Amino acid sequence: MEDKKIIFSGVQPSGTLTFGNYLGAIKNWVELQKDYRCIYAMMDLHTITVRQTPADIRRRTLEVLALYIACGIDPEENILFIQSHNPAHAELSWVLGCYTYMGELQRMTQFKDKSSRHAENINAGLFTYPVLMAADILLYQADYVPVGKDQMQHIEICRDIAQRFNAIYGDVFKIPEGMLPKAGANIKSLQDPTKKMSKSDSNPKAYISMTDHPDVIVKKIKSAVTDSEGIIEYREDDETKAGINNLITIMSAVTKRNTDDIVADYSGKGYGDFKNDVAEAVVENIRPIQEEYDKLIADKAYLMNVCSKGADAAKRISQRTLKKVYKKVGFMVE
Ligand code: ATP
Ligand code: LTN
Repeated sequence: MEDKKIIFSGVQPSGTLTFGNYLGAIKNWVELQKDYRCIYAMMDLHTITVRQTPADIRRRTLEVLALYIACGIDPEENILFIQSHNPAHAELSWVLGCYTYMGELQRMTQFKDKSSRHAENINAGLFTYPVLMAADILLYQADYVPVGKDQMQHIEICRDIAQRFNAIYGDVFKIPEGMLPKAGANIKSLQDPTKKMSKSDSNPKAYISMTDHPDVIVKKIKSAVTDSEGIIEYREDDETKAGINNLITIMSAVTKRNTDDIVADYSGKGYGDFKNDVAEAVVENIRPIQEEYDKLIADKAYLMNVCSKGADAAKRISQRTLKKVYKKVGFMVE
């Protein structure tokens, strides 16, 4: 057990999880739990980089936990906790911020993207978001970080910060590696398939939420933006095919079949037929998760117990790293 490599990852409770979060991250986490020591958190500290309603964060934090478990993550075998329950994240983040350059943070795509979407609130937290994320990962000496493609740039900066710190103070941090799923690392918005599907999109038709009613899922997939060519073909570099590429990718991730086989099945058929089948496959994939979720979300005491045990375990592991860091940089350690 103790020899297992360590996995760390998390999702922000900034909205209800989407099918993009599921295919890009959580589905992979479920598969990894057999072979790794896994630590999965609800990243609530990160959510306030964008204005939120406090009651929504609280409610969604438990919803995210319930969804992790409903998707198949075993709370007995893995550590599941709420980021803000472990103060070590904020503490290490401060230290790492002093080993991170403004120039590196300025290059982050997510910062550029979110600051253009929230021009009225370009706050320092949004800018230093990747530093906190690096602290999340490095505290647990994680070997691998399973995320969707959009987060790979943050893993890279985390590695750079860790290497820089190690070069000064010796081997303090394990250098983590990002891990992408085989299919579904970059699911696109159903309304603008050149953008990623995002749970905080202002248009709910752009994403499939994990708790959407099956009828809603069918409607959203049927109204997904495609093109006027009407040919079901996967052409990765052709932006005009982004919508249909996305639906083929979703079908491939859900059915575990490769895109060529899917395209072959639909030769001569129209988008209407294909969309119906994608919708049915997605609904069938989500249905058992929703059934489990409905049971879990009704049992708040159970969920609170899971994350409270998780926080104890997380604190224990991360204290070792934090103490070491404090000592190395020269703080008086009790
Ligand atoms: P927000 O809209 O609040 O920024 P988000 O939907 O982008 O949220 P995150 O909490 O930032 O979700 O991401 C959680 C995990 O899901 C990350 O590993 C991220 O890479 C992955 N992920 C997010 N969106 C997608 C997507 N469209 N396709 C694949 N993976 C995704
Ligand atoms: N930035 C991530 C959420 C996140 C995360 C992490 C993921 C915060 N800290 C540590 C993996 C490891 C996102 O998905 N937006």
